[in-house]
Amino acid sequence: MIQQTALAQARSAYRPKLPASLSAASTAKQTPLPTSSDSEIRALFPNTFDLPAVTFEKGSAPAAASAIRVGVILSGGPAPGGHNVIAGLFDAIKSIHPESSLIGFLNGPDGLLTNKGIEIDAKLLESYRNTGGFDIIGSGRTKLESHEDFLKALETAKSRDLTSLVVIGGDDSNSNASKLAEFAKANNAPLCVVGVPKTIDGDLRGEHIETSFGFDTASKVYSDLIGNIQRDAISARKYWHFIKLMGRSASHIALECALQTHPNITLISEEVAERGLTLKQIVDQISDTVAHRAANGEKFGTVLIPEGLIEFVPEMGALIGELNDTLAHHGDAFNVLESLPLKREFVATKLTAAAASLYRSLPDDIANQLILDRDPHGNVQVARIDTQRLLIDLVEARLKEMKAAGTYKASFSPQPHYFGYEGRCAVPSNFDADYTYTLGFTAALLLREGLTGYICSVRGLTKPAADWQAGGIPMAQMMNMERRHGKMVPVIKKALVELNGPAFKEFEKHRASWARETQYAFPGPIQYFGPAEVCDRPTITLELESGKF
Ligand code: FBP
Repeated sequence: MIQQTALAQARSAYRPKLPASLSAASTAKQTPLPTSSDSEIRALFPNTFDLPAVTFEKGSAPAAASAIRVGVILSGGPAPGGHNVIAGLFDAIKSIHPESSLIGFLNGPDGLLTNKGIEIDAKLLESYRNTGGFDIIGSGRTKLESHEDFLKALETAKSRDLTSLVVIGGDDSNSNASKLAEFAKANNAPLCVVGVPKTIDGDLRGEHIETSFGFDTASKVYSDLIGNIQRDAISARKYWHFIKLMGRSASHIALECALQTHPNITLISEEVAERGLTLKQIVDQISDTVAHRAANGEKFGTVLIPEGLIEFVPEMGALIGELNDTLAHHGDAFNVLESLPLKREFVATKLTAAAASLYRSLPDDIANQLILDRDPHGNVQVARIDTQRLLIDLVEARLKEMKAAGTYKASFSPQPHYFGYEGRCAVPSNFDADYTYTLGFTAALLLREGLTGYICSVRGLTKPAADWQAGGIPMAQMMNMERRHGKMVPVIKKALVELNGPAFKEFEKHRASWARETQYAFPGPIQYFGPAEVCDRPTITLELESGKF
C-alpha cells in the first residue's frame, strides 16, 4: 500500500488547468495540411495520410448520442504525467457521455495482445491524479508491429466492445499506433486509434508537437540535482563531477539542463557527430578546461554527458557496428572462451585495424561492457555504458601526460554520476500536470469525432494554459522511411537537437565563459505551490523556441 505523504495529499487536490477552448462542447475545426509530396508514405497509408489538421474551438457541440468505449495503453519508458493523460481522458469521455468507459491494458502493448486489462473508474483514478509513474496499469516495451499483432489487437478490441484505443508512447509506439489505425481502417474494423506524445527524451516533436510530455519535469529534476552538485563543488572546491544524463539518443535533456544550470562543460552528441569529433578530441577539450581552471585556483567543475554520446562519436559508432557484426557472426567461438581478457582479444582480432586499435585503447571495464551487455537483437546496450567513467579514465590519463610535460600541476579528483531513473517518475510539474491532462482530454475529443490515425497536438505552450490550442494531426504525416533490421520501414522521425536551433545557439553563446569562469545557476526543486512565474514556467528550450526567453 502506497503511503500518502503530505505533499501527495495536497497535490491530489490540484485541478489541472485546461485551455479555455476545451470542454465536452468544443467543436472541431478542420484545416487542410500542405500537400505532402511523400508518395511512398502516402501509398503505405492510403486511408490515414491525406487527413486535415484538427483544432478544437469553444463551441456548443450537442451531447454525444452514444457512449465511447476506450482502451488505453502506456508504452515504453515512464514519463511524468502519464496518470494525468488517463485522468483527462477519463473525465472527458464521461462528460461527453456518462455511460462511456475506459479499459486500461496492463503492462503496455502486451496487455492488449493478451487481452489483460482492468476497468479504470473514478475511485481507482482518484489516488493517481497528479502523481508520477505509470503504475496505475504499468508499461512495457513489447512492440505492436506485425500483421498478427494487429489482428490480435482488433480481436481484443472486439471482445471488449471497444470503439477506440489511445496509445501513450514515444516515436516507435506512435509509429505502430499509426500502422494499427491504418490496418483497422483498411479492414473496416470499427476501432479508432489516437496517439499521445510521451518521452522524457524530448525527441518526439515537430511542427505541430512542441514537446513530448515528461521532458519538462525530468529535466527540472536533473537540473535541481546538478545545481545541488554545483553548490557542493563551489563549497568543497575539490571535485570534478562527470554527470551522465538520460536520453537514449537525442541530447535535448543535457542541453536544457545546461541552460538551466550553466555547467563548465556540456557535450552535445549531435554536435560531436556533425563535427566528426574523436574521443581524443573530446578528452583533450575536457582536460584543457580542467587545466585552465586549476591554473585559476578552481580545481572543481561539472561536465554534462548525454546518455547517447558514445554512438555519436563517429569512430565509436563504427567500432560498435563492427562489434555487433563480429558477435553476430562469431558468437559460438566467442561464447566458449572462458575469461574476459580472452574474449576481448578474440573480438579485437576480428575488427578492422582502426577499430581494433580504438578497442584496445579503452579501459577494460568499458571494453567488457561493449561485448557483454547485449539487447535481445544482439546489439550493444549503449545506454548501459558508463560513459562518465570512460571519460574520467581517459581525462585522468591525459592529465598525467600533461603533468609529465609540465602543462598541468594540480590534483584531479573526479566523481561519476548518472541521473536517469531519478527523474522519469517524478511528481509532474504544474506544466506537465496541465499539459498531460489537456492531452488526455484532447484524445477523447478526437475520438468523439470518430477520428483515427491522429496524434494529439497542443500548441502555444509558453502561453498560460487557458490560451493553449488543442487538436490533432495525422501521424502518418510525421513519418519518414528508415532502415530497421535491414528493411526500409515508415517510422516517425526522431527529432534530434538542431545545431541551428535557438536552444543550441543560446548555449553556444555562453559555453566558453561557463567553462573558464564559475557562473553556475541553482534552479532548486520543482515548486508546485506559489507564484505562477515560479511554478508554471515551461522549459528554457520551449521559451527560446517560441522567442520568449
Ligand atoms: P521512451 O523513449 O520509451 O520514453 O524511454 C526513454 C528512456 O527513459 C531513455 O531515456 C532511456 O535510454 C531508456 O528509456 C531506458 O530504458 P529502460 O526503461 O529499458 O531502462
